[in-house]
Amino acid sequence: MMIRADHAVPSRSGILHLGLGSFHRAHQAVYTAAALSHAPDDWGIVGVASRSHAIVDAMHAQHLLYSVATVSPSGTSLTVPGVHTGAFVAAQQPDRVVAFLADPDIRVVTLTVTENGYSYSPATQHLDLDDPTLRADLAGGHPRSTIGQLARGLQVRAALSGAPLSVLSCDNLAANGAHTEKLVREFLQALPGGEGQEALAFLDRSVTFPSSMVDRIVPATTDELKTRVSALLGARDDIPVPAEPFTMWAVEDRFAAGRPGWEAGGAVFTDEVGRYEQMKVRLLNGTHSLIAYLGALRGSATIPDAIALDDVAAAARAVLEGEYEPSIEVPSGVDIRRYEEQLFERWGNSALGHRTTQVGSDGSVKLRQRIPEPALQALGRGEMPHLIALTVAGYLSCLAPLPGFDPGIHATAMTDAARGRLASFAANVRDGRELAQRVITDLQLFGTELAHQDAFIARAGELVDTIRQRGVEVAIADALAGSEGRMLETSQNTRQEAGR
Ligand code: CS2
Repeated sequence: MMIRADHAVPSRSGILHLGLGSFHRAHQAVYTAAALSHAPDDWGIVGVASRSHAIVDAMHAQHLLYSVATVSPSGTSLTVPGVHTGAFVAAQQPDRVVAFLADPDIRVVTLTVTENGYSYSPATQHLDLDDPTLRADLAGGHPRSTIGQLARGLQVRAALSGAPLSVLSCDNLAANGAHTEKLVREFLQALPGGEGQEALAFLDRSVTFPSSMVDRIVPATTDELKTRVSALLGARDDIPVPAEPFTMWAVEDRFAAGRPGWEAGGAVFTDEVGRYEQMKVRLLNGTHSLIAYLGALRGSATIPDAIALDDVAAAARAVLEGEYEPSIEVPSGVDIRRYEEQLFERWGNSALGHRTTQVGSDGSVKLRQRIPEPALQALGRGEMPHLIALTVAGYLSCLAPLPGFDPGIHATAMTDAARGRLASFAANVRDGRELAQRVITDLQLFGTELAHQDAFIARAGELVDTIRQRGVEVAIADALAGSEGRMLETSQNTRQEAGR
């Protein structure tokens, strides 16, 4: 039996998507399917994987169809969002990426290339001109970086048709639209002999980069899920995507050449995307990192196992309410108490099997989005963010364990581009304090401003030593005691001020 889509697959392509991973297939694809079943239109999606053949081959073997399994303790339900009209690997067919970007039928480009995919240097806060891939893209030839592909495609589009286009980042980055636009412009400006000028003028006239906040927890698929989904579907599906019931998409409505009616799937079009992004990246993602590192150190394989531990739940609650929430402006219409309760329900979804190893991976690029700003705000108010310091300590304990300390199998399995550099620091320092100093100040892993916060660095380092010498439970208790003391002080000050 063949897999059948829930509705007619569009015959023409209007969207080019870069980053054909599970998240895209359970998020934008599902919203696009809802839009098309509401109002059929030419918004088929051509999906591009950057290097991996596996997903592209499997998609073709299944006529570009796959199921999304919405998984919760009350059961599994399936949808088959038949919206893809093509799939290929950029590394194999780089010209094709440029050709699609130049094709006037393509009116929207969406991106899920992860925090790693933007060739951005946090040290210079510009395009990373030290990155060899990017340098090769600037020198000519087939572009291999995402920014190089976008810029080269836009150059050809400017020259051939000048048809308007929107580029929509769907990655967990602050102001992701403006960030993407800045990097594409920097690439075009860096081209020799004013070669990028025509494309820059085209960008001014006809290209928009709306920002968007995306949210849905999508774990890696498993063999068990493939078997279960195939039985429910009555057809073999080798690439089902598991996802939680919750889903959210807040988008800035600035599209140069139209867009699908994504509101049919529940997307919110708003001028407050920046607030949605802050809320999500700090409250959900920031706390998620804490749960993943503490959970892995406590031996939990999954996020629901970790949040079921009382002290991890207490630490999550304390960082969420005491350190992240004060740093955000809540978007209008959002009930923040309800949003936070939903977060605990989502993390507790035991049927999803979301692994601590998955969330803890790539901390060197993810944490930078999540922790520096709220930590700096707290420090600016004269408060020590003990639980954010504990997040950093958990990260360092998992990824850069000091000699003799075993962080356990879940931490050891975390992948991170900085692992090699972190390991050489860990091998050459006396203790946690020195490790934190080297990583935060010398490596500037969390940006330039946190690098000067000596008290914060000392607190994170002290917690690394506590984890190593006395265990993670003692470190959690210590950080919680610090934060309770701080809250007591704050409420006393508030009372004194009120009494004046
Ligand atoms: C997670 C996110 O892996 C991580 O770091 O925090 O992938 C999270 O599950 C998604 O952003 C949810 O929208």
